[in-house]
Amino acid sequence: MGFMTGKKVLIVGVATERSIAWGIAEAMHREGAELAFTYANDKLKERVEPLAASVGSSLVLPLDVTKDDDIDAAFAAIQQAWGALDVVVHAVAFAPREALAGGFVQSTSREAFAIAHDVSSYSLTALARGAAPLMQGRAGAILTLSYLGAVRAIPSYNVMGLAKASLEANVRFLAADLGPQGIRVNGISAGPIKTLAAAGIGGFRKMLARVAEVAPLRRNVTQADVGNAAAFLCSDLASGITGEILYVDGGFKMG
Ligand code: 0WE
Repeated sequence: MGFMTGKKVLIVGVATERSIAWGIAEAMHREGAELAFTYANDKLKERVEPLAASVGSSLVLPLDVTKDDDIDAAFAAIQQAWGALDVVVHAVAFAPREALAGGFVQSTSREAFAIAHDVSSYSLTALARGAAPLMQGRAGAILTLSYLGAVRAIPSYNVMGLAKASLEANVRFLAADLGPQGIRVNGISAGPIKTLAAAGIGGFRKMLARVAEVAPLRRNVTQADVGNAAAFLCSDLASGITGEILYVDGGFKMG
């Protein structure tokens, strides 16, 4: 029997079969979890619905994380369908494209700062607020995805680095606030992975190659690497872990 058997999981952030969120979905499905998905717009709905169907999920909900009404409606639909929730996976980030190129000072407008922090960090707080009532009396777990740019000034990552730093602090404050309700909150800081979000980012391929050259494991991490660690962190196997950022980066940060 899988180590997530009986767990009801909401996964926010699947865009394609290359999404890190999809790697997490596959690992959790393999371990016996029951899954629900969200999509941010009609174009993504077409992509997410067949993926959801392939893991036996028909609970596929519209959710723009910047809309409080969408968040309320999504958790109301989960309450209706499941009556409870064990796990939320938050794998959402966005900054305007022009903010992810060039120098930090030049590229960081007030508007780009606000959008990056709203979509990439505040959304975790908002989802936690919606999920917590459905997690009462269960061993709830919330997981988000971060990146090394939260703690190091990675070239061109720019305002996303600030948003990820905020997201990591968000993990700690949520863990402190929701811990008394038995809800754990953690993050995975993943090494760079080629996904739709990474497509078109200047120099991304070079960066992947560089990381694979120097990381202790001498390779890039995969969606499956992150998925397996995510399944562990959201399962009862990790019952004593909260407020943590786990690096799934082949040792790059260390080495
Ligand atoms: O968090 C990220 C990227 C998230 C992301 C991607 C995009 C592309 C399309 C956020 N916003 C946007 N906006 C868009 O318009 N990563 C960890 C991947 C990533 O992105 C980088 C990286 C790495 C690694 C950007 C610059 C440098 C390194």
